[in-house]
Amino acid sequence: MILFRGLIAYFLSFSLASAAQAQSDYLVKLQEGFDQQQSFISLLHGQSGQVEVLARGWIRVQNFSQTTLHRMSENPSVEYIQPNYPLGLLKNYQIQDPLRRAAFQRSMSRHSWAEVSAMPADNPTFPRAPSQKNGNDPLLATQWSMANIEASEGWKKTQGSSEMIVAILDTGVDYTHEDLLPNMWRNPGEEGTDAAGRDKSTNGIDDDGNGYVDDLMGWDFAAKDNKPFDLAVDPKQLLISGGNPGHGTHCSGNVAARGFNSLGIAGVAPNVKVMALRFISEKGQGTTADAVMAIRYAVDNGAKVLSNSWGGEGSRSDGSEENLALKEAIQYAEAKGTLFIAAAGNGRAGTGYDMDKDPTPVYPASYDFENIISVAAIDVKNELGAFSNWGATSVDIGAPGVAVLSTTVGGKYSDKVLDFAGFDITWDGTSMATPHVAGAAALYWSLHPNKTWREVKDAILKSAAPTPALRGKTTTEGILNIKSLMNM
Ligand SMILES: [Ca+2]
Ligand SMILES: [Ca+2]
Ligand SMILES: [Ca+2]
Repeated sequence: MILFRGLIAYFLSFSLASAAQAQSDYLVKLQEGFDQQQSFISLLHGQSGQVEVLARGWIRVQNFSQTTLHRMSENPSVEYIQPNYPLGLLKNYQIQDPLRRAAFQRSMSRHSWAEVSAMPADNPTFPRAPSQKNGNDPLLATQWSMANIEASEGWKKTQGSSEMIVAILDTGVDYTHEDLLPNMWRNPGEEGTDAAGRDKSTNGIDDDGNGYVDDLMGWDFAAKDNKPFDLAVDPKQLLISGGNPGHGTHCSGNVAARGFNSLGIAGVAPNVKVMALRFISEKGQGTTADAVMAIRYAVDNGAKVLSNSWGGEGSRSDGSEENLALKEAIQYAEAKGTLFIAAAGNGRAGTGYDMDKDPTPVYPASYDFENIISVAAIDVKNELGAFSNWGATSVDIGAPGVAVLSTTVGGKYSDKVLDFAGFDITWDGTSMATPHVAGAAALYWSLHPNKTWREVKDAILKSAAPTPALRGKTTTEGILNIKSLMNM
């Protein structure tokens, strides 16, 4: 518990910095058990600004004056106020390298926009192998990531339980994808018909009383609707303006693309469920408010594993950017017995190897909560990805994260984000590594449903295969290994 006086100082220290911001966006946490949420809100009436009650004592306030915010912080019902820190994906596929960016713009400038628009720009599709009658996944043989972690050895024990749910907190999921649809979690409380014979998923009623109306397929916290659908990549827009659509769909495939269905690929846990929670826009941006709500949704609606390929870059030296709200949400997830798998992050251009010395570590991966597993990325040769953050004491394990094949939006499969106008970008990142570990946790937990999150985490870390590239770089000095894990 934090002292109130300290909080005011903390709040004021930020307010100076934020005064320059055109728009103020804050999260208000009410005191535990305080039931005067409405009277608190009525305090704000007559002031200009927007109030959004997020549920369970959380309120988002935007565009209030500093004076009003200060008065709010002194209200006895308020535990603390913090900025609604931006969070996002850890890699943006906008061309970062200025030389390549200039080259791309030069090459584009030789064409009219009409010509550029007419250039074929579909998401790259992996060549389809003929479907196999024996049930095998035709692209499994090309999934180096599954081979390196010996996933198929683990599937001899189990392919996962359909009761086991992994939440993907990301840009959404193409839940119509042939290899994901059979493994999509559906909210049982919004399925079927209500007393009046109407479809519960479209009756406009929160049938299960979980605070979300018609949330059959999960929830879109960014757009505030019940369709957490991922968007397809437009390579031209991506290269010019950045963003990262399709990211959540790619992550989902490596957790739980359906296995042994004669189609496409297989995820690490080929028979578990994926819960689609969209809180990051196709531009790769989200906020703490939406992350907190997505984490709580996952935990409250039955997910045992949360796959988190996103983050923010951390604290200032004075600690004023400590994201208390996000920390509380992860503590809540721990208290509810869930594992929180987090991407270790990708170093910024030209730096970024040794996050141990970095004063602004990527969070939430660097948070010191026991239920977090922080994941670095390795390539086909089991070398550390050139971009991958690492930390001898802060990063736990390596998993495949360079040129990874998975499901992509529009019912496709690819190991490339785009292949356009001479720019060939593969799906790389600790973002891609993280879902492999999330899938592993779900697979092991399926076999041992009575084990605790701590036992599952210990098994994953103890069974890591030692590898020279991770010596001194992660706590386990090893790579995820499903064969060994399933023998634990
Ligand atoms: Ca509901
Ligand atoms: Ca409903
Ligand atoms: Ca498949």
